[in-house]
Amino acid sequence: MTKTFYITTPIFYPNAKLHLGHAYTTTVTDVAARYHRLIGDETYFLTGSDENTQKMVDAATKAGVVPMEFLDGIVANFASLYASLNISYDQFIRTTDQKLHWPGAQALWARIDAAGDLYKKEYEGLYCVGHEAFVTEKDLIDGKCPDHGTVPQYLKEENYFFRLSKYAPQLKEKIESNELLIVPESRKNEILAFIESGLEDVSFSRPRKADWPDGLGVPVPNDPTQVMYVWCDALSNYITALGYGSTDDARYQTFWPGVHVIGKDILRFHAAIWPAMLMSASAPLPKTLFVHGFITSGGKKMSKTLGNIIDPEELLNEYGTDAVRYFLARHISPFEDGDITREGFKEAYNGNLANGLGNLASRLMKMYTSYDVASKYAGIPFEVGDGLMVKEAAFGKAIEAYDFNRAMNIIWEKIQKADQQIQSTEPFKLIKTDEAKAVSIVGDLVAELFTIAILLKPVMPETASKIESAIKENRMPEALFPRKD
Ligand code: ME8
Repeated sequence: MTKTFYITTPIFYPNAKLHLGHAYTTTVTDVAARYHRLIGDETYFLTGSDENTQKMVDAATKAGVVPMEFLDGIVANFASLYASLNISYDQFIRTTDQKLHWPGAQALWARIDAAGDLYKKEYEGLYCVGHEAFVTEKDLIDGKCPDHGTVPQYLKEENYFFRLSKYAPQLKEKIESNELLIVPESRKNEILAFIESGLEDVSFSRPRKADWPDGLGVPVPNDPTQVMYVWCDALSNYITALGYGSTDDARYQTFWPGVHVIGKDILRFHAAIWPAMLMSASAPLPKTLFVHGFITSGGKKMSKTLGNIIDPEELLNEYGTDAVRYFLARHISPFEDGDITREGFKEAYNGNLANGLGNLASRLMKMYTSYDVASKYAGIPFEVGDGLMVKEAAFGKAIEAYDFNRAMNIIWEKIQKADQQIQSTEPFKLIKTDEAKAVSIVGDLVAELFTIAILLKPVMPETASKIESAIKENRMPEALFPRKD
């Protein structure tokens, strides 16, 4: 039977353009999705936008555009970045989608309500719009949110609350036993310590705001004065997109549960609130949360004031899609914070792509085509997909463990080894004295280049197919990575 594989990114806030951090999450999710397709798994890749937010209304007002139009503009911008990054998503969910998302979110709410896990309570406290979350005094420095530099709003309102506290023991057990697998281990320990420190019930709705247009905010079933709190609404996207709660829930039946890729900032929402919601609704828990670190620039958080923001579009325009995908997969740690600088990017590009992979492919294909190796050597195993991944088990294992750096290092060790073999065996000299030997060396090396191309497919799909077709068609590949000075 075919295995299924369902993977998601967070649905990002459409209050501003996406930055390199979002590009990172989406790219590594794409790498995992492409890998699973390649090994024959029936794969479904979901991404989207988290639209029912005060943040977005504020940004639209500032831009002087009505919220619904503002949203369409930003979502078009998401799509254009995803196209430039060659992201192979199957679906883009928008939480203002009243046909697909709202009925599913309301069905989930109704299940949680039926389980007796929602109750009304007066809430008095602070709300940080930047976080779209309730905060306490102890989260603040000098009365301001340290992440957003803003004074939180004081709120006194009646909300529905979700009995998160009730689920602490079960959550602990599911996470400890890896039934809900959290990768890496350090994040698993972090969330276990958080659960241990005591879970409080969370607000799950807000009074409908007068400045919110129709179509924004999922109405709470049977209470039109309230809309769902954005995180309650947003988390449900992972199943509403699959048709949960609708008459056609075939995709939900096929693909749920799946893997969520998230950054470390939203671990608590995904490892505590979301699984508790699912338990309350008697639905299966996600299989895995892969939690990556944050990208910094020159060791510092990217910020407008520091002027160290690196725009993914800028890198894509200068270096091309596969170079950016390469850098994110190989040079940013999947498990801890990772750093990027323009100089570091250029160095990696010139050293590993222009001189490394690009140079190897052109040197080898030059010899392959000019010595007419194709007609004299029959050893190239044109194997793709499953068979190859079985042979290259270490690579597959690394991707399946979300260790993209290790997977890429495996490929670059092969590149280095092939370079050394050209150096030590000198087929370009041998061709004059021992043609058969030279042909067999070049043939073996091109077979290895073919393997390299296949392994590159999940990460650098265009480059992989350029090399693959050059070998199959017995011609030089187009120039891959011109050196940058
Ligand atoms: O939190 N480095 O949306 P968001 C790496 N709408 N990744 C980063 C990053 C950085 N510096 N900055 C952001 C939300 N990210 C909610 C999600 S899901 C049901 C709702 C990535 O636009 C990382 O994946 O603030 C992080 O978790 C996410 O963007 C936050 O995106």
